[in-house]
Amino acid sequence: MKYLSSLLFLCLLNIGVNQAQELNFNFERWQEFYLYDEPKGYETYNFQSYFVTFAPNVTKIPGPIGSAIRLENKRALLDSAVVPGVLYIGDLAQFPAGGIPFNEIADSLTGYIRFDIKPGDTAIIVFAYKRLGITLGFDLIPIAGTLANFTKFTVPLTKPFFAPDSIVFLMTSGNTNNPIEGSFVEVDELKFTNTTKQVPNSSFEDWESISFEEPEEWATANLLTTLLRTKNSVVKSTDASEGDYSLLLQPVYVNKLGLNRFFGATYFGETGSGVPTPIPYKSNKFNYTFSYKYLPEANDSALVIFRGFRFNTQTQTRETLFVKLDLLAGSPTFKTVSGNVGLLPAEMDSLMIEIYSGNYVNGLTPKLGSQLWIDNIKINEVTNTFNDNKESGIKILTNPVSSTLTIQNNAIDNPVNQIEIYNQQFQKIKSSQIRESQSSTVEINVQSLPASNYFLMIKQKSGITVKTFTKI
Ligand SMILES: [Ca+2]
Repeated sequence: MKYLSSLLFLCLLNIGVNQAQELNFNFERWQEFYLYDEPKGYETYNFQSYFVTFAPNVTKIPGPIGSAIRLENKRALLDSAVVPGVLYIGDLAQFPAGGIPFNEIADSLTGYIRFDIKPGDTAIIVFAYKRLGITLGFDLIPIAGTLANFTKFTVPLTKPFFAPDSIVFLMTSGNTNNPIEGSFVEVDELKFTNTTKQVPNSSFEDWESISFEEPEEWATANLLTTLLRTKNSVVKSTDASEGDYSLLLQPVYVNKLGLNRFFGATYFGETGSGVPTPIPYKSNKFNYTFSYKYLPEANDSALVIFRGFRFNTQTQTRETLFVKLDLLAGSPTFKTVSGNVGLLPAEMDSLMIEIYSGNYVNGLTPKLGSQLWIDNIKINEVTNTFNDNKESGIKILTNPVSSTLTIQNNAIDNPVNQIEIYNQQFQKIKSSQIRESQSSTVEINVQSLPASNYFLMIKQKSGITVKTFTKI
């Protein structure tokens, strides 16, 4: 998930106290993320390829007739793993389990093929007939070497003794355990001869786009659940207490490909990445309201948690100043909750917001089926703010940034003395002393930082300003 955050982000640009009410706290703004196209009727390794290369390795290409399919072994961007292109019908984890109904016996398999399989690698096409779960016939067609142009092929298939009731199919662009980067195979019009039926979408004309939607400025698990082709836990609802939309949390349980997890939470954070992010927020007290509607399953209860933090410059650690937890009982109509935390012993500088569709506390298990609508979160006008963004005159000119972070200081009488960069865990990454002569435009090289969101602590002659930036 770490890799994904650098690709699919909507950075939190200069979110300051004075802009708090402009945040997407009413869930009116949603963003659609398109991932890739998938061939209908099949499953692929695109999700795995996407995790490590940001791109699918099973793709639609122009074929000899309409569109064709390409499977390619791709190397991960940040490690040495190579992901084979895999296309299948059935249950890959327990191959040849699963499959689709099919009761005819073909003489042979025909189609068009083009490939370049690297030395030491072998692509395969596998068909297996089954009856009552037992494999009746199994054909494994190995592919090696190079065929530069689409060429028609015919391969005789093994004829089972009994009529099958189902069929499974697998095709790869290389060895499944040690694929070699760059091997690819392209096929079109995969047809059985002498049967009345074909495998659905065997011409590879039907593709569906895989995409998901997320509320801007909120971190959800929708990317993961979409990649795994399951229901999303966070969806846009037109059942709103304010405006056109609210946030609907409906928990999902994913038990697929080794993942065994419950997803039923959302956090203020980095859109598209699932990474929670604190909101820079300065105050020594805290008031809030929000609206909710909740249809719990059994005795479930939802949760909204606000956490206030402070970065202690003396000890260089992040301290939790408060945890405010609202346990929400069922309510068939929208209801407003308000609460406050006041007066804190020290000023908070950041806030986290977490919303849970079910009860996670005290070892309780949240229930599938609970539905929670949240809308119109409001946070108090801040009192006792020191040196907010407007007054400090600080502006970040390059955000998101890949190499040089440029910070402009418009307050001539309040020069910048020092700039410190902290990561999401509030660990100090970098510290730069700034000479007064250079303090109107400060440039910091951030090229070596890993892609992520960071905090900038800008120390001026009078006061400290906290800003965020995104390194890409
Ligand atoms: Ca709304």
